[in-house]
Order: sequence, then C-alpha cells, then structure tokens
Amino acid sequence: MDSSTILGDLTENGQRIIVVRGGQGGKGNFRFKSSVRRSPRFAQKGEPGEEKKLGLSLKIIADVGLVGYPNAGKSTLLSRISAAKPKIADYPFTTQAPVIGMMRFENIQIQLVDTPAVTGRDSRVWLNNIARNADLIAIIVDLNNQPVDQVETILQELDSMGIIPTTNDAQEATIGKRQREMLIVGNKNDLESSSAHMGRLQTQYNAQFPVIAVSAKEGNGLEDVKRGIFEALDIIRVYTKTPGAKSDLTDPVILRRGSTLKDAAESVHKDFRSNLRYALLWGSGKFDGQRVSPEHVLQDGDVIELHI
Ligand SMILES: Nc1nc2c(ncn2[C@@H]2O[C@H](COP(=O)(O)OP(=O)(O)O)[C@@H](O)[C@H]2O)c(=O)[nH]1
Ligand SMILES: [Mg+2]
Repeated sequence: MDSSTILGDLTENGQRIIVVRGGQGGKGNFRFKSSVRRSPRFAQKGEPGEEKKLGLSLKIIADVGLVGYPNAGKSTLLSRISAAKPKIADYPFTTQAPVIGMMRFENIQIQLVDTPAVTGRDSRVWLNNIARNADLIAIIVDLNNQPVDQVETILQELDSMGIIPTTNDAQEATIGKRQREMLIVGNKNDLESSSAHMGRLQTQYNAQFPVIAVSAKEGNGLEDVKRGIFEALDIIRVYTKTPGAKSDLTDPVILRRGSTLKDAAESVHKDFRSNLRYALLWGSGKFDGQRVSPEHVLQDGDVIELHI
C-alpha cells in the first residue's frame, strides 16, 4: 500500500466516501428454481470484497482550551459554538473529563477542549494537560461573579503550572515557563449587572488580551467569540492554485501570521522551499496576479500560484 495516497477528505458531518467495494453478492438455490428445477441443489457463492488497510487521521488546525471557574458557562458555550453535547447543569463540577468539540469558523475547523473545573485536585491534572497542549487558552468567566477576581485566580493557577500569557516583550518570558495565547470571554451578559462588570474587565485586561462579551445561553456574541478565537490563534489561510485554474477556496493552507511565500511553499511540499523561484499573488499584492518574491509576507485570504 502506498502510505501517502489520500483516498478522501471527510469535512462535513455525515459525509460518506467509498474506499473499498463489496464483492458480487451470492445467489441462493431459490434463485435457480424453475418449473423443471423445483428444488435445485446448487447455489452460487458470493465473491469476496476488496480488502484494504487504511489509516485515518484527524486534521487539527488548532487546539483551544476552555478554562474557567465551575458554572462560568464553559460547557454551555461549547455546546453553542460546536456540535459537542457536554453536560450542562447549574451546580458546579458537572464536567468531570474533558469534552472535545469541533468549531467551524468559515472554512476551517478548530478543536475546542472543555476542561473540568479549575479547582479540585484531579481536574488540576486535566487542566495542566489541556493548557499545555493548547495553542490558545480561552478564559471563560461569569460576568456576574467578580470576573476580575476570576481571571486573576485563573492566571495564577496557570502560572503555577508554568503557563504564562504571550507578551510582546521577550524579556518577560521566564525560563522554564511556556507562553500561550490567551483570550477572555465574559459570559452571561444577558444578566442585569453584567455591563458594569464587563467594563471593569475591559479596563483591566484590554491592553493584554482580547475581551469578548457573550451570552452562551441566549446566543449573543457567539460569532464574535468564533472570530475572536480565530484571530487570537494568529493563523492565516492561504489558497494555492495552478496556472490557468481557479483556486479551491475550501481547502486553505494554514500558516502562522507573518509567514512568507517560502513558508507556504514548504508547507505544500518540503522541497518547494528551496526550489521556489517566484510566485504570483492575488490578495495582499499591489495588484492581482502580481509576481512576488519568496520573501513576501502573506495575509489571510491570499491566493498563490507557486513557480518552481
Ligand atoms: N444567564 C445565563 N446563564 C448561563 C449562561 N451560560 C451558562 N449559564 C448557566 O450557568 C450554569 C452553568 O453552566 P455550565 O455550562 O454547566 O458551566 P461550566 O461549569 O463552566 O461548564 C447553567 O445553569 C447554565 O444554564 C448565560 O450566558 N447566561
Ligand atoms: Mg462544564
């Protein structure tokens, strides 16, 4: 078996592809019955179907950990922005193990992981794992329950596990600590005193993190959260095309923000980085189809045609 052949891409819920064909079905003796052969003693066996060993891989673009106090609304939020069905209850600690949900943002899928409650011994282990593996940590707070204190406690908890926010100042990064992108979601903004609390949260953290208000329950601000998550991940989508053809805008190449054409070429094929001569660019160039150098920095949505 050629290990690199891709048989198909399952990108939609319920989508099917045929990877092996079944054999011709057999025919029982009843099928050979006729006026002269009332009980035929023969039958035809079915033919064997195809066999293949297949590998299945989950294409994960990014991993977002949802963290927060019990009851902040993490599970409710997860259930609103992904297809996951976590348990939701108005008593704390309903989430005992992480629940994963895939969030669709425009043409990409981002994996969300709902952590068990922040406090409690076992859940600390989960939180540690989830926060370490996450590309982005979304801190979910209940706007009506001293949200600034909640954020502070969570940041301390993460810090004690060696996880600190990314800062623009490299000096601040401490040796042995891991930096993670972070984002704050103020939930339950449907409740009365939430706007005052949201104001406080913004004053405190706007300079450091994106702060987004939502009501997971009522459904306000869900699109803002999705876009906020995408933007905080610092990734861009770039589309490749071949000369004379249209680009497939459903299948982007995902790159870190700040990536150049060289990086894009490498992610298409490892040999392309050094072999890239030039590329044509639609999007962030001065004009469409502009010829650009391998050092050109790409933007989200650019379409590129690589010339090797
Ligand atoms: N008013 C209001 N209640 C919410 C909202 N989101 C969640 N809740 C309620 O808060 C409680 C805890 O929610 P849950 O998602 O289980 O919180 P978790 O412990 O952080 O996962 C449940 O009773 C939810 O119905 C919201 O946006 N507004
Ligand atoms: Mg929960």
